[in-house]
Amino acid sequence: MKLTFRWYGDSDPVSLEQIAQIPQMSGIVSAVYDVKPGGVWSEESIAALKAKAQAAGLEFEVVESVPVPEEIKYGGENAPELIANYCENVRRLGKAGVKCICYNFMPVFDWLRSELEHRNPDGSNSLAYDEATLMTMNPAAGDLSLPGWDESYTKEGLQKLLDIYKSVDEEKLWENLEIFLKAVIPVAEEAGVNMAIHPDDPPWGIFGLPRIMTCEENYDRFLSIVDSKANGLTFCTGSLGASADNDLVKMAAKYADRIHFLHLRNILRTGERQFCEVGHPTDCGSIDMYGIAKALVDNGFDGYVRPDHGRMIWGETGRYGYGLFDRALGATYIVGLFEGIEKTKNAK
Ligand code: DNO
Repeated sequence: MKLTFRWYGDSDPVSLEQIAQIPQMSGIVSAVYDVKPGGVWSEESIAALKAKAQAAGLEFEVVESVPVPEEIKYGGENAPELIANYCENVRRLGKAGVKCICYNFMPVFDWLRSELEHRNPDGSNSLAYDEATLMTMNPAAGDLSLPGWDESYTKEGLQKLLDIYKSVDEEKLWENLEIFLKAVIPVAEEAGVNMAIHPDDPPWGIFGLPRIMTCEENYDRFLSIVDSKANGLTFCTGSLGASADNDLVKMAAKYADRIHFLHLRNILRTGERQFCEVGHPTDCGSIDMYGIAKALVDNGFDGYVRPDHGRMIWGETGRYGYGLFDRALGATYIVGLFEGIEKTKNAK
């Protein structure tokens, strides 16, 4: 596995130098932020990002995300042109040495939480989700704003989108995903890039919007749409693990050769459709981090890994979920976890 760390570009309070000082850090996970979703990234911007990473001794082999514009997801009239732009981005990134592109197919909203500064008993803060609270919020009235999303909407724009999606059910979303994959995956194969779809977070429909990257059955369906290694997964333990119905150890073993990117983080399920984010180790939450890592290693996983959301600890402030300290602790935990598992496996 290759350990990586998400970096949001020059506006990120975490510096490349700090990232490079985390033991065994191989590279950054980042994106070009000067183009709106749907546009083509300039080769200059891609090269500049890579040069910055390299100057800090870091690789730039993973992009998160090349956002999929809404029109592709709901199947608007400009979808073909936008898919062509998407393919061009894949080509350009492949040419620049990027090996893996993370994206998601969640309508309108990316990850959803009801609380950004949930206070934990130890005094740290973390992101939390409580569906009952979320249901009292009206996204169209601007009640919801979450950092980390790839897009921000105006109130009018958001209402319009929510209206359009009223006619898009799960099956329609599958259809549009199929059109997207059948166009993009052959390009990715040629460009030497593995596409890695991120699960829906949380893994169920919300605000009347369909969500499909949610469970094993749907993952089977997804992987069979285009049965190519380049059509792969970002296995995000915190997203999929929000549903106790998902057997993550089983899924990790089953999909190991199609998982190109692993987001490791732990959550504590505190009730029905309710959880908060916790420190990375298994004992901190509801997810069997060791079991998942072992299932992956035993089944030949050879992809990129990054610590995912961390808590805010030691008084750190910054981008919710993306501070330095707890993610760095997560990174060293991950290194130890894999070292132990790999050494035991090889000793057999
Ligand atoms: C949240 C992230 C997601 C992820 C996108 C991928 O912190 O895991 O925002 O980057 O869903 O497209």
